[in-house]
Amino acid sequence: FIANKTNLASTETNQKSMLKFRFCSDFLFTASANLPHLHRFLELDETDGRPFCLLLEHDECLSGLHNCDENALCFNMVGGHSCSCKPGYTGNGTVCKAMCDGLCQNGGSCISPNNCVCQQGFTGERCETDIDECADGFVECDSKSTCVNLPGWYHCECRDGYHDNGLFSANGESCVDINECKTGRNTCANDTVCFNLEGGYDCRCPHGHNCTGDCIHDNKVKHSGQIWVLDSDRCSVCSCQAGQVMCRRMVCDCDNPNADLFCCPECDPRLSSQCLHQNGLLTYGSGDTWVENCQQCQCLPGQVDCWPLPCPPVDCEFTMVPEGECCPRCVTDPCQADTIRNDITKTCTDEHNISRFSGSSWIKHGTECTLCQCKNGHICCSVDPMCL
Ligand SMILES: [Ca+2]
Ligand SMILES: [Ca+2]
Repeated sequence: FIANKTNLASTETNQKSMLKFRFCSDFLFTASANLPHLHRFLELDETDGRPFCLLLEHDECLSGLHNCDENALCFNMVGGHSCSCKPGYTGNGTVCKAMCDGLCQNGGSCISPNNCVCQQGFTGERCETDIDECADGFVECDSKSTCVNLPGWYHCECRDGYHDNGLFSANGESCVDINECKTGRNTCANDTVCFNLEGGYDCRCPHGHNCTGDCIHDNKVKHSGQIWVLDSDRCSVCSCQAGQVMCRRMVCDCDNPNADLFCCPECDPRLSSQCLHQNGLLTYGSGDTWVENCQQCQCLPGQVDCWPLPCPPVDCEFTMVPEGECCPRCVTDPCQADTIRNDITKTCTDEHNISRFSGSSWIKHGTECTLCQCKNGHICCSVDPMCL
């Protein structure tokens, strides 16, 4: 059969590979009968009028009728086709995913070879770097607050002596002075009188008295000048100065051989203090921190400790956590919100004129699969795809 194909011509059109045979015998039709992907035609040649057989082979790669991923190469083969991922992509050809060396960190996604798109708050080729929003000029916090850079975000935290009035403004404007004398948050010993100040307080000695300058801390007397470690946090040290207690985080001096490795894991020289990232590819040194699945993780000697990422406070009725982010944001459309601050005074009236409390849900009248919910006076309905 093959040896007799003297007049064979093989051409390609836009859609098909063609095999053209001069000898249009029953033999050829029989021989090709077990190749169902070939379409057989009997045609007359335009130039000499002689009959020929036309065998058409479907080229799925040209016609677009293939199942290769958009990032795969398609190879036409007799009887079908094959797909293989382009360089820089990995997969079975039907599904190809971009590869990023070292992976995209901190929740970033690999969108094309060695190209990470980072989550908000991170930057760098592999999203390995937290953006320091507190660095010059990026954000400005009110004078009563101080900018705290955190992995993936930042916030304006009220300074010592101030607390938030409940409005939680982003720039710290809502920080107000604490009246330590009224709230009992002062440490003035009994021989002094508490005097409230903006951002602090004073323990004043009444005229004619001889005051010790001692402090009352955790219901215990601490003498003026005394230094101690907090019972509740061995990594904080406090001192009493003229009636006032000051506490701060222990300063880690890794040159000091007696450094407390619990409070200063970065001072631990042991190799065993290295941690392996969840993906098994990255190692971290003791004290290193990173963000994974909306959790902040730290490498402590011998183990990884993770805790939920602290989120900036949001003060609004309707919030949602956007896809790919970890913290809720305010939204104006109640139906978009995944969390609402329910206000029981804002009821909804359903299609039967029945009052519904905020937060309640019901199946819409006349439907089986439409679920409605009252969100602070707004009715949000959607079809439950699981129900259909
Ligand atoms: Ca940050
Ligand atoms: Ca004060």
